[in-house]
Amino acid sequence: MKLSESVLIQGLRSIVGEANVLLGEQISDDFLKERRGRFSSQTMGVVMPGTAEEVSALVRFCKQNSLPIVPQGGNTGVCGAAVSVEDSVIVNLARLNQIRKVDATGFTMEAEAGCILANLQAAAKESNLYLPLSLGAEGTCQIGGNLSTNAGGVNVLRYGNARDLVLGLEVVLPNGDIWNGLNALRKNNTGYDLKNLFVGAEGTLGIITSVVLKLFPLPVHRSTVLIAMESVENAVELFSRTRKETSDFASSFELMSRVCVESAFQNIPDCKDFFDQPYPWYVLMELGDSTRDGISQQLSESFLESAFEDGIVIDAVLATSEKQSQEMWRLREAIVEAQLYEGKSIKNDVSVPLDCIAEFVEQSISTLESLIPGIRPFAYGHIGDGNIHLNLSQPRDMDGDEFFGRWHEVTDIVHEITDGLNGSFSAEHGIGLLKLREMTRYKSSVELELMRSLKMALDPDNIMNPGKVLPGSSH
Ligand code: FAD
Ligand code: S2G
Ligand code: ZN
Repeated sequence: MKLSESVLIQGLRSIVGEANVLLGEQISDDFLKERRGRFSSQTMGVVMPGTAEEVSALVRFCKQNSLPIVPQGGNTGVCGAAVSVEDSVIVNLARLNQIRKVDATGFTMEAEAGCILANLQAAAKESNLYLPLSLGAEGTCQIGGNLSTNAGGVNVLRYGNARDLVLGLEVVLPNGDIWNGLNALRKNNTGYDLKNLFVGAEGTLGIITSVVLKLFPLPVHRSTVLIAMESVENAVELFSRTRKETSDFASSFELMSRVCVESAFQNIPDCKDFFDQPYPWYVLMELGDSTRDGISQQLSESFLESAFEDGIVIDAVLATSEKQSQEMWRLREAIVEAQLYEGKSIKNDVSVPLDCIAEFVEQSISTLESLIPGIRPFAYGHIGDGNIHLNLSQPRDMDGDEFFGRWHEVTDIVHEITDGLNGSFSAEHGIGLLKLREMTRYKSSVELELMRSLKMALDPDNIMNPGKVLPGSSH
């Protein structure tokens, strides 16, 4: 028998306390707004548990009353995975924000899932260690969300994505059981690698309540270089030299097209052009090391020298101060913000084999320009990972909503080209609600069946983030 809403709310309040159940007007946009305006949330309420035990009690209560749950972190996801599309309960983990331990000997950190990523980076740095997961939303996103989306960001090149940084998890399962998998050992070969079920599951298999992360030596010496070149081919050629000539000291290799930086100069006040003339393509490269005397700057210089000699780069600026390095990074991160000033934007987050990047960019842009004349391609992103954000801003003279209405037409073209190059339609942002069509189109029936059987085994009542990731999984 379904309890009435008021009885359900009373039940939720009895678990987390009245102040930690937000209803109606109490629920700010922080919990409901989906960043790209493609989905809207309607939820019975936002519940903010303070401990894993409260999360467990919440899940048991929701399961008993077949009340769907949407786990939520910082709500910075861009695929609609943390929105509540039916009468469900948003469980936001913000109150689970304790940093439990930084182990400078074992190079690990244990923290609760609601910790903001930037706070964890700072805590590692205080112990002279480095948490390399870094992305534009790091001031808001939570580590639980980062693992649940298997976030990438700007340092994947050297340190891997979220999946590569996690040693252990504590998870509340859809039946309310708490799985304590807070392993801090580098080697622990005891059965299935359960943590990897939940990394990238986007809240559909359980709620992450704590994590154990790998830490690294803090790169006390950094070399940040902004490089100009004629073509994407040159950028890929430059990258292939980077790994060999800087022996993997390069942590970032970010591509930016002229359209991107031009928009940043025009729309974002503190962005500056480091060159005295425009160039078609740029790469922001960063090396880092923790050696005594530092080798990054010298490595950059010798690397650039040979790249100039071989005509791969046409200009370059090496940051000579921390301030200049930050100004270069500001330019890169400003591209996301700048697009907001350019009208409606149709977004892509694809990856292709590195030797296909140039073909992907050229083929996609030429196809889309003939389909929608005046379309403005923002091509940028983590080229070292084969991950390009080919975002398309509307033609200046086109109605924004009309353009936005062609989202699937445009992304289908990009995904078809990506698939033809053996790429992936989602490199780092995940699936959520946004890419269910692509899951049906590009994942094999074997893969989809395997995912469905895992979902059925763990969440037979389908209360965990229903409708996300798996096509046809609405509650
Ligand atoms: P939310 O958006 O709250 O949730 C995302 C998913 O995780 C949902 O499915 C939710 O149910 C689930 N979830 C959240 N917390 C938990 C938990 N504790 N247990 C289980 N499931 C949970 N992403 C990248 O990969 N690389 C980038 O470079 C990048 N740059 C960005 C830049 C900007 C400016 C913005 C706005 C976003 C960017 N993103 C990027 C996307 C986004 O920040 C990441 O996907 C991030 O990992 C989401 O974390 P979150 O805490 O905001 O999660
Ligand atoms: C990036 C940000 C998300 C977006 O800047 O690397 O992942 O808005 C993207 O495209
Ligand atoms: Zn990205």
